[in-house]
Amino acid sequence: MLDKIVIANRGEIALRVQRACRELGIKTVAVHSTADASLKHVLLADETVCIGPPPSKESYLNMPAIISAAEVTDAVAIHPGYGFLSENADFAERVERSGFIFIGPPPDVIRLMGDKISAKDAMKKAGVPCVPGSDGPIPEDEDEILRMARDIGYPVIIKAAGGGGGRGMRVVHSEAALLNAVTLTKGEAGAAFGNPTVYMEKFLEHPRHIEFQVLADGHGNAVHLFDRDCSMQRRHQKVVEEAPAPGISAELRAKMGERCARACLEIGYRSAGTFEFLYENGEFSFIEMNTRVQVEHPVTELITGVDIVKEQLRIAAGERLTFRQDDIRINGHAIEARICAEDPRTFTPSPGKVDVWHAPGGPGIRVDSHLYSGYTVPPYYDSLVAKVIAHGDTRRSANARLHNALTEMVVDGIKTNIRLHLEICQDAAFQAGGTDIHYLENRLRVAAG
Ligand code: MV4
Repeated sequence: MLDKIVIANRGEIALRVQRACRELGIKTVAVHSTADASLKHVLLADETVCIGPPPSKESYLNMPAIISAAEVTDAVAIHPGYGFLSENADFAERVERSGFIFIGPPPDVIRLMGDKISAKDAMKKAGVPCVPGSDGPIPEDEDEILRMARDIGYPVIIKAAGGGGGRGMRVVHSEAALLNAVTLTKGEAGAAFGNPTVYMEKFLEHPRHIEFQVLADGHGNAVHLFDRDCSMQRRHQKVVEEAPAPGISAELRAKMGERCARACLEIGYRSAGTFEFLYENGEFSFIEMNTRVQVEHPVTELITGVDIVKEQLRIAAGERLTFRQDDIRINGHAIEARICAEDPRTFTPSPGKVDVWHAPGGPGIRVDSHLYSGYTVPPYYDSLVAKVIAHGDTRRSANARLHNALTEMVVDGIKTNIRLHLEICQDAAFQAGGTDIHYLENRLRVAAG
């Protein structure tokens, strides 16, 4: 097993990775900014290295500082968590060239999936169903562009090859708006991602966001851990996630999962990964792959019993998966509420001192949080402060447990979105299951009058 690793992240995920390390007997090095010396995982780490001032650019995105921290502490590997450098192929490459293990997929696979055009191309070749579209960059010739959109059918969406996660895209409803939209999106993509390449897809108007979790060991073994529904979102920020996705038949689930696992072998995938789909009218269409551990991984852990972060560590150490697809079954249902330090009305971040933290508990409740009473949430980073994850035999019981947990949870001193989560638990459409990606924003618009 790995002897010692650097955790190149902060907050709840750094603590989550540290917990997995401790179970496996791996020593941890916490690298942190000057604003983060009192983070819970920093206080618990075997060693700590301050890597820079508060702005992420100068600390958690500072590649030489992170690699130097691995060098001076004699660590053997680096876990990037999510966000920050987790999907940066150049970072993964520099980590490996410096003689360390990057706890994630090979750099060239990160690069392949980072370009959304090459990702779709690879998935199409691997037999994963994709949203109909340009199958490559949008052509230069204006008549060709117009013909392409007419063939696909309006509305279409123009997306940046270097984008993803909702950045760099534009919906086009009519031919009159098409060429201008292509030009604008190209300009924005060039400025934002250093890559002006854009592609076209049929725009699906009322899809759900359903994703499949995979694990691959680099020895020719790949499994899927079923699916999650992440449709409850606002401005591309997921608010609630659940597993499995409501209303998907066992047959379709198995078929899609197997295709994702097989695709992993085709592209040479290793570590944990997620295939993102839009689901509409009974069909799945691939849009992107995430090559990192995700915020919402706990709902999958609760329904499968697999510790995804421990598997990442074992795989990075060169071990083989110890289970096969047939060993994995869905046990019940899990729902995660993302608790954020934010103003419940304006959704603006609300950092500050947490005077009282009281975590909920009881049967089927898991809390992933770096909070403690007296901790000050700094203003520089993501506002996620806790994830409350409820597991039950049924979706209904998981939701009841989540609601209970949220009523007993205390986060005094800062504003949070706990109230919103209580309302979602009690929402009739959410309780019915299967709401689309626009549901929450529409509901908030109505509630705001
Ligand atoms: C789409 C789409 C509809 N049709 N692509 C947004 C995030 C990025 N991962 C892809 N996104 C979308 N791509 C086609 N062809 C709608 C979205 C979308 C969305 C997707 C998932 C979750 C939330 C979303 C919110 C708005 C738009």
